[in-house]
Amino acid sequence: MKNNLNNILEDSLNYKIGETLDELKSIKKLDEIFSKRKDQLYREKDEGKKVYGRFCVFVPTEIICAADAIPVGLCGGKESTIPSAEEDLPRNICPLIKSSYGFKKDKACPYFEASDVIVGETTCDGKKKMFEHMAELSEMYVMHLPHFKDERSYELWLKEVYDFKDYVEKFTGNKITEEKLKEAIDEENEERMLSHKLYELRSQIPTPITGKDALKIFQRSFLLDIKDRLAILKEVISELEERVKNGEGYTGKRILVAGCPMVAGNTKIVDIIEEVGGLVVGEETCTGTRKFDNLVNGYTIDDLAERYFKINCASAFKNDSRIERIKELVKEQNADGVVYYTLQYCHTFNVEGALIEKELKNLGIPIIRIETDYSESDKEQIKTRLEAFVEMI
Ligand code: BJ8
Repeated sequence: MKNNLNNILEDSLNYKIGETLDELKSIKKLDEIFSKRKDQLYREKDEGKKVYGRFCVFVPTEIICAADAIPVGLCGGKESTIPSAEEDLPRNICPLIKSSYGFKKDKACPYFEASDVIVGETTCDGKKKMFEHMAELSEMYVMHLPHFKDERSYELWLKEVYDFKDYVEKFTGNKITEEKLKEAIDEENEERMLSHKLYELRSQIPTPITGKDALKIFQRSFLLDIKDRLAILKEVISELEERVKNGEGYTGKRILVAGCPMVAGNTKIVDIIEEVGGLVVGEETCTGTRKFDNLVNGYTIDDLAERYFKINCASAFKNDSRIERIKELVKEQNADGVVYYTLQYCHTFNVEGALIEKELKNLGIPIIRIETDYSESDKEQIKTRLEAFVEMI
């Protein structure tokens, strides 16, 4: 499937993936800010701020910020720490879980080491049980995330969010005032709106940013301070608007990636897609739309709980809203096809992937399912499959 507009523009505009378009200044600035983040974080810690490491986008970071503490993302995206993790954990669980645990065990990540407490959640079995091991290495707090999307589950989740607030207040010694909570919600909502704007720009043909650069922005946003995140996003958007105005951008077969998170250190699938002539124009992942979809509509803990409860994670039973969102995103981002990305042994996303594949195929939307880990060993094989897919759509 290829939309006509894409066809026409691809012929008339210059830049394809791999051809030259100057590096975005805002991405250079992002690199600069990121290189200073570790020192900034440790300075803030020295000043007495508590650092909350978190794994999942279900953890309401507004509560952490409203207590004058600092949230940082901790998921591991590198292969290097897996062998050490496999001394304690089974081999056949997802690489994200093993890599993360290995980072903590080996003291190999400054963000893990800076964390005064690690916040986990009961999403998938592998992660949930890994947290029992991690509790031997760090202070841990685990949120109970219900797996149904009904009223009863929402009540449980609401209580979890209130309990988390109490815990954060006690651990930091700081009271979460209405004013502080409002400030934190406004900032996170602003970031969500800017991320939507970024997606709107990515939906343009030609697309003013590569998937690689977009992924970098999202991966780093889990580690940077909110004020820096907002400033960078605004700069990125203004540069991209300029490109759109001038008709500059990238062309190629437009791909929506859907599935597991691609956390810092892991760019494998986007790299391969763009190597074989695809252009990633959106990610239905936690390093994409699951991070920023839905605003918090109000300033109470209930409003927060409501927004987070809507996140479309495959850990939920009967997750129809996720399938609907993928279909919407194909249209919104003008995608030619979907690469459904599963990390090895991630049963929730893998099993749900079969349902999604059926649904999209019925609608005539091309989809390919790729299951992989963080290693290089299957790279050539994936490349061959993606090359054929990109050529076919
Ligand atoms: S909201 S996707 S960040 S749980 S660890 S489920 S890859 S087997 S990370 Fe996640 Fe929150 Fe859901 Fe997003 Fe699979 Fe691995 Fe489990 Fe994973």
